[in-house]
Amino acid sequence: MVQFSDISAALETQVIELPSWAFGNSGTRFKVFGTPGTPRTPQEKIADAAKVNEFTGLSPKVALHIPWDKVDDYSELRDYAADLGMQLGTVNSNTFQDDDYKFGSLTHVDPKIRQKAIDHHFECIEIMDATGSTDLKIWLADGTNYPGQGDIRGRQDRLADSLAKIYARVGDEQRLVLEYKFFEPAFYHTDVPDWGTSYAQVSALGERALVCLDTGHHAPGTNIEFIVAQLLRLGKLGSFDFNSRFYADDDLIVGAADPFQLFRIIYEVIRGGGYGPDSGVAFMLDQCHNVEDKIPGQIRSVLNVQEMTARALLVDGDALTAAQNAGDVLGANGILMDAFYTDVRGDLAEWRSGRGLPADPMVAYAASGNQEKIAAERVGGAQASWGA
Ligand code: PSV
Ligand code: MN
Ligand code: MN
Repeated sequence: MVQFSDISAALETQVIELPSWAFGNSGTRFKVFGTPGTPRTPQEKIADAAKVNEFTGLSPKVALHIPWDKVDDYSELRDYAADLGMQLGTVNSNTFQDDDYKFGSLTHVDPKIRQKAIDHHFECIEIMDATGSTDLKIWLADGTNYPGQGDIRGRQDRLADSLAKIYARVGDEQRLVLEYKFFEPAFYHTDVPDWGTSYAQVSALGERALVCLDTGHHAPGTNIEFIVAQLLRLGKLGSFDFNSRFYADDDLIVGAADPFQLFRIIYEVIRGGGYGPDSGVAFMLDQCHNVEDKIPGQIRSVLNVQEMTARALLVDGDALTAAQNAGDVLGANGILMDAFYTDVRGDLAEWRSGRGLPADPMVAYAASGNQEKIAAERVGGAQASWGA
């Protein structure tokens, strides 16, 4: 039996990167509701991310999305973040909100539009140089809606060519991570629909090109932990965009819809050597808080990841291997389930208290008065991402 005391040191090293856009107003194509206290600037988003870290100790990094977080001086933004105990993390490019990209960006048939999209990534790399960010994350909305609309093969070739140009600019200490998504906004085909395509494209680039796995980007019923195991085995899992979903790419709070799936994913991460600061696997959130307050939404999210990490660390690996090797089907399953069903909330509360953190960060944040303070101070907060 693994005890909580055996895993508490491993919990110390956990870092969960927050998306700046989680703090902005967001919604569906039907309506974007405004939430009082929503940040109006990139600086205010970073300040909110710092609050999440203050109450949980889990999130010292915040990811940027360009141009949503465009500022004049990125070194200044880096210093601003550092003063709040925060680092600027992954830089996300954006080639999905410009009319020029209606028929594609890095895959477009027109070389001028492809170059425009490549140049945007060069700009993102310059921003990374100034912010000290190590990861450039590329997610493309490229795809088609109707069979015959585009030459699927030609688009793949142009994508490879564009990515090679971008990768050539990625610094020695930097990485390119390519995110996949099986549908939306394109509905017939997307140019990077699955981990296999992402893997094929990044493998052609080189060692510092890796796959980003967004948990919401798979068909219902997909065994995501298998993909995690395979990518780790191949040395190509770069990062996660964590969120949860009931139906499509819902971007809901990670662990809300299916905590067991999150547990299974994190178990495979640990099993495959992807857990910890030197593993090369970044844990990020990619979420929107459409109807709930954003800071507590992010606090809940990082706590959910921490809780499932603790449970996954509790899996008795030796006993599991012995049961697996003995063909003890139900015994092996029982060992995994024992860890999953372990209630670690009391131990985690104590663990936090021992580190000067609030035992219950949700309650502590609600009592802190910060939500009321920002609601009074900030009027007309920005929209985060997808328009109404
Ligand atoms: C696309 O659905 C995605 O998951 C990508 O990571 C984008 O950058 C992000 O969502 C924007 O919310
Ligand atoms: Mn994502
Ligand atoms: Mn998504």
